[in-house]
Amino acid sequence: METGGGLATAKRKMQKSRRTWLLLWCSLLLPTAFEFQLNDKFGKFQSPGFPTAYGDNIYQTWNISVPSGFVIKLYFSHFSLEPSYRCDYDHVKILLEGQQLAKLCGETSTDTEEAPGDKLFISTGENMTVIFRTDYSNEKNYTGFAAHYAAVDIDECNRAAFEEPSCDHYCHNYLGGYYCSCKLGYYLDSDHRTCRIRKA
Ligand SMILES: [Ca+2]
Ligand SMILES: [Ca+2]
Repeated sequence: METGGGLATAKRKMQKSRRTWLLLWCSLLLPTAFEFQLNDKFGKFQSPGFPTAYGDNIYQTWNISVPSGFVIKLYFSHFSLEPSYRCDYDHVKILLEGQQLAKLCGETSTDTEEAPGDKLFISTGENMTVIFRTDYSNEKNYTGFAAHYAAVDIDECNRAAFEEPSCDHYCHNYLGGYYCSCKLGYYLDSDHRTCRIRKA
């Protein structure tokens, strides 16, 4: 009797642990994550199913990369997400090198939530990550978003007053880069920015 009871308990324990594992696996699998890499100099992307209502449990990521010498300008031509306090339910997150630039939801901004409106989101470097996440319901059939991005040239010749100028004498900006030149009687050092007096 003792052994039989012990066996039954062990069996129940095993079934329970199997159930726990199954639940753990399900929670790991939901929401399903998708990741896209965008390497063109401009493009657009949208919430799944746009312009119809987005689904539940979405976790979708777009990694935007542009060539060096450019930054990324992003804006939304349509934005309609379920509003929630601090956008904790459905939201679009914009990240720069892992740092959060914005967390967006709703249709218009409030004291505690930000909706993009006509705002331009500009990266500081060559990369930007956009994450779209939804929870388990979209009862009011919010239609999601349409986002557009473009690579914008960095004007290295137009530096802020507190920054070191890019060139000693003359700075020439071009798409994707810049170059320096010097006044007559000087030559450009091998560092491509310092001007040195030409010796006779
Ligand atoms: Ca929702
Ligand atoms: Ca440039």
